[in-house]
Amino acid sequence: MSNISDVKVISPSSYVGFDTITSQIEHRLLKKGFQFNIMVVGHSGLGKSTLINTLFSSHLIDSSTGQDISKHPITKTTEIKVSSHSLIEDRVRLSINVIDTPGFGDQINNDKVWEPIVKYIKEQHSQYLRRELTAQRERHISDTRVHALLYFIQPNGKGLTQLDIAALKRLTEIANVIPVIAKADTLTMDERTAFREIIQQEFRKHNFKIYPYDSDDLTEEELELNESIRSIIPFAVVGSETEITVNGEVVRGRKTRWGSIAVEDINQCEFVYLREFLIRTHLQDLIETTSAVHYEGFRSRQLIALKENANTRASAHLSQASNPMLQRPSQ
Ligand SMILES: Nc1nc2c(ncn2[C@@H]2O[C@H](COP(=O)(O)OP(=O)(O)OP(=O)(O)O)[C@@H](O)[C@H]2O)c(=O)[nH]1
Ligand SMILES: [Mg+2]
Repeated sequence: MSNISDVKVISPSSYVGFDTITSQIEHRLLKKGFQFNIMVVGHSGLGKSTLINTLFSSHLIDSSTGQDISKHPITKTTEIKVSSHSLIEDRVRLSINVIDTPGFGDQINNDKVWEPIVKYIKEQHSQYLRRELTAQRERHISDTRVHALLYFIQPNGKGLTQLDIAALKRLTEIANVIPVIAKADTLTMDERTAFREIIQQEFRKHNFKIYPYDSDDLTEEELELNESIRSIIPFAVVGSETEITVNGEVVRGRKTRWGSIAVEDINQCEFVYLREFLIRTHLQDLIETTSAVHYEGFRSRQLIALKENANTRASAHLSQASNPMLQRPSQ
């Protein structure tokens, strides 16, 4: 058998046209559009719902009501709520599902408050697997798997809470977790730097697998980009529903104790870095990693369990058949 590396590369003498495959793929992808599912998780009142609105600014139109969601006042989130939105930029259609979750710490018993969230993520994997395993499987399975999970950390200056540690332990095993320091405007720049270091140390101590992940197929450049992103994780972010005037310009921002903060000013917070990372550099990787790492892990565990179940049943059946004591008395 010849090795693939022995195959001679031939340049056709006349134009065949397979170089158009890239535009054929592009055409197909554009027609299909892209699906991105993002979830926000963390202690209550940290600005989860606000940040999601800030992230996609006023582009987010609630497809169920047709209204601009930024026009609605944000209220306390009391249940896992999915809202679907469609964004169009140039020729690209991006469908976004935003999965908003209730904050931790409101319940009388906060034991295992992350469980409904873990259950939600696993359910999406399980739904996808079921649709993949049907005999007449759909050509395009609609994807509800969580591609990015923004985890909000309280800006307490001290570190993670016990609840954070327990939740992050479970969540980092099943999704691409991107931690952020919430309400960064309540900390000075120095406090943010010191706090970030504490949190990074805690991540290392607990061995949490924080997104982005390095893999063998990344180029030197991509590895460097990941390294620089890791150095500013958790991103210190500020969200806002309101507009303020800075030097005569109307921008999204907040009034703070020491003046005002423009959300999109890179000298004042890292909101823009987070958006760049999520949308401009890692959108496709988040989607692929969810499928290739998290879903794949779930899928193989499920299929192995299924097989083991079938084997146990088969061997129980066999031993029953060969054991005369267990055989039915003949009539
Ligand atoms: N200082 C400050 N306040 C913020 C920020 N983001 C949101 N807030 C305010 O914090 C309050 C809670 O915001 P939400 O977005 O409802 O917080 P949440 O995390 O979704 O809250 P739950 O749904 O109850 O868990 C609101 O009054 C917001 O205006 C921020 O970056 N800085
Ligand atoms: Mg909320």
